[in-house]
Amino acid sequence: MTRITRWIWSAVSGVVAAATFLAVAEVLVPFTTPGRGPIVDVGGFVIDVVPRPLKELAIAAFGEYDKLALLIGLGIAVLGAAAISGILQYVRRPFGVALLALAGALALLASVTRAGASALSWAPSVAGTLAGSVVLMLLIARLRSWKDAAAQPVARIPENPAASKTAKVSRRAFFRTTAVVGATAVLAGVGARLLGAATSSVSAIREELRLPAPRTTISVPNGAELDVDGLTPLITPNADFYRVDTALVVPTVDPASWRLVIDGMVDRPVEFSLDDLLARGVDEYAITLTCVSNEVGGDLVGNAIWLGIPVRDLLAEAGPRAGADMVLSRSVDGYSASTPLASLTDDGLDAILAVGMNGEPLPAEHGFPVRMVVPGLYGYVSATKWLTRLTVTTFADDEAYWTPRGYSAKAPIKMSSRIDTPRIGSPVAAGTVAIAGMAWAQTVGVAQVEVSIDDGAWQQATLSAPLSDDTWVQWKLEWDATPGTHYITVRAVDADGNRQVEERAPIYPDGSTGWQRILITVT
Ligand SMILES: Nc1nc2c(c(=O)[nH]1)N[C@H]1C(S)=C(S)[C@@H](COP(=O)(O)O)O[C@H]1N2
Ligand SMILES: [Mo]
Repeated sequence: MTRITRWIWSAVSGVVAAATFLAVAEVLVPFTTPGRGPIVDVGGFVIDVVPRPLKELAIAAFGEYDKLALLIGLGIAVLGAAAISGILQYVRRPFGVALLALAGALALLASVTRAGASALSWAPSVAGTLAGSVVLMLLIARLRSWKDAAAQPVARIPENPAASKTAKVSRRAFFRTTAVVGATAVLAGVGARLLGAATSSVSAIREELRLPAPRTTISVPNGAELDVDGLTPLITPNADFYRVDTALVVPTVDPASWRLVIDGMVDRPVEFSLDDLLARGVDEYAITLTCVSNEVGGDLVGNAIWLGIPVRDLLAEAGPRAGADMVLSRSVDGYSASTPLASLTDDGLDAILAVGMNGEPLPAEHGFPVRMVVPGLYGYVSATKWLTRLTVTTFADDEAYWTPRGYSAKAPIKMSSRIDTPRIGSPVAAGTVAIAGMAWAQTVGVAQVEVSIDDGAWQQATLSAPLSDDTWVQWKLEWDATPGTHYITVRAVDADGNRQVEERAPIYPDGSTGWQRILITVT
């Protein structure tokens, strides 16, 4: 038995021990911290501590798959550490188990410090560490006796069947234990995960949930939708709605036990159940949500008909005290957003708690059962999903999730316009070409969209009939395209007469600006 063989098998032992750790933890998860556990908690912890530039890089490189990329990265790191722990345990006896225990301690720390940790959050990591350590000691001990047996000079003498039999027996013992423990761990771990997902009853409850009929509905005016191929629809289907959040797994919230607490600088803290909210009556609101991470021309923006309740009515019941100027909204997963109190109490602004999105209960990934939506503010300072608490406070005393990470505490949406068609890289045929796209200036409304071809005179685009000042509009311009390459630039003017800012600004710290200018080919 060569040294390389011994190292390979000790590395394999380490990986099997780590698999045992994770499997035992996952099996306990449904009974201790449903939907969470060491993997989810460590991943969430990493998301929270990763520096902003790295996070932006990850989003730029992997887009919607940034969380999958993180999981794969974590998996590779765990595999490496597990292999090292096996080799360590083989060459320097207690150190492999010590490394495994250190990893267990880190997982434990992540689990008990995360928002929403339960009284039993420690259990999966502790049990996993114990089981993993036992397996690691056992496998390495077996590996050692195999090595010792194989090293006995008599073992190599074929005439001594007894000795060579010991070597064979101890090798078999090692392989059998490794295979049985490894396979059991994989089956139990994967099984527990799948079972946990299948029995998470929240998706079934959501299917069953019947929201009350709205007292007032949004009627889409004639001409609200322009007929141009490749143009984004006025109302974004839920399945196509962008998703941005820090949640590694979508939080599951049981609407029956869900509560909203309003506390902080208020005369009387109040608490509402979902039924309390729904009993107040619900109305439809058309609001276009925008992410601060949306680059000029980007698609982190979507428009929905929300079913909701005005936040101002609920705040009024609690009675905000003088001196307060901010509401910190909190999610079940620890995320928080800072919204100016005035934006939530203003009679002229429809800041809502949304329970429905485009005719159905909020989808799980968009905040089921209740989220906040505020017209005119970027999502990160207003649109808290899986909402659970509104704390009336001040900007001086409290800060939200993204504030210490460098993003502005206050962030109104900046007016922007975007070209949907023609597209960069998709040549169009010469002749009449419809140039079209979207423009938004939430709470004020878009008054004009102007288009310039090859940096020539600005031409007025036709606008769709607006749904409201809080939603985007579509625009189009017919153009007599000649063969060759051409630049198209777009800019908007809002209903107050302000022109979209020409100067380019990055998304950090409070949203991008600039006119979109694209180069297209006409054949
Ligand atoms: N709980 C929670 N709510 C959140 C976030 C989050 O990370 N966690 N992200 C915010 C951001 S940055 C945006 S742009 C919107 C996006 O909402 P959507 O995913 O429904 O499009 O949700 C906001 N609400
Ligand atoms: Mo965002």
